[in-house]
Amino acid sequence: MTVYFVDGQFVEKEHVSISIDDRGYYFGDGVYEVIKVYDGELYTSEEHIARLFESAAKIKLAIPYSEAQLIEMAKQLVVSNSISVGHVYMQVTRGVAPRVHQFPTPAVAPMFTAYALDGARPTEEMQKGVKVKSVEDFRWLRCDIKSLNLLANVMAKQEAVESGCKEAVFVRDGYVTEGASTNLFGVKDGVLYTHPANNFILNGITRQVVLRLSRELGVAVREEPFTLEAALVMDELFMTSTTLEVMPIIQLDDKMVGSGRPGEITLQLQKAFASQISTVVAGA
Ligand code: PSZ
Repeated sequence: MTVYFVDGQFVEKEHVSISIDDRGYYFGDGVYEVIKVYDGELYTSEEHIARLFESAAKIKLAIPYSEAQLIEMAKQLVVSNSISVGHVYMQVTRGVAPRVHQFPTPAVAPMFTAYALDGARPTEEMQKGVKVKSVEDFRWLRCDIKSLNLLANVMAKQEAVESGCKEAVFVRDGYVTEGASTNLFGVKDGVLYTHPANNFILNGITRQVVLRLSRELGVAVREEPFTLEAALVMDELFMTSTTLEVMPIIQLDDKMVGSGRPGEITLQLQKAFASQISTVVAGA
């Protein structure tokens, strides 16, 4: 039995019904979050929930729950669905109303839905590394909002997958911004580079954890944009996300990265991230 959270209630998936007039369906008018579950425990849930509220505020949407209520709801989904390793997905839309672009008047209640799903860590890919493909960053200019509007990300990811790649790397005006659903990092001469957190990228929670771990490990960090040309001659490349953790990149377009195997600093960060998870999960 799969239990979803829909508009304030826990409901069996079979009994979930959502209106065709939901603005998420018509416009992608909403925001979302994905929180990882390790050993039945939510990981960095406060950071994810805080970002959900920030994204909602940026689109002038008021979430009808408190942060504590949402964490409680997510925990309940994990328990009800017996999730050990997986994630909780949650989204909130501007609600149900006849289709006009402007916000509904009178205002309607936002529609909040969530579920929990099993999903193993991608350990094999984390060991071997993956290929990525560069694509033009044709998204809008508010990539800092975790919007339900993911058409450009969907198109980019599909293009990458059709080329046998795991991820698409967005390039805007010659500069690498991020992946279709990941943040991008490069290592050159021992220095870690990643795009600064501004309107051109989503400031990933995993990105922020990795930046903290890098500083703790004494790795020099530069949050500055780098070009695709620079990326092609980096010693190491990797990407981060809630589900991919620290994922080594061994090929960018037709170019092998470094020796074609996961890099030294990448592996160090991957290890630091893993021990961090076990510490969090152990409740230390
Ligand atoms: O299941 C998956 O493949 C997931 S779960 C979260 C993501 C992918 N990606 C979030 C994301 C994103 O959508 C964009 C455009 N940039 C960066 C990220 C990484 O953010 P965090 O680390 O917070 O997941």
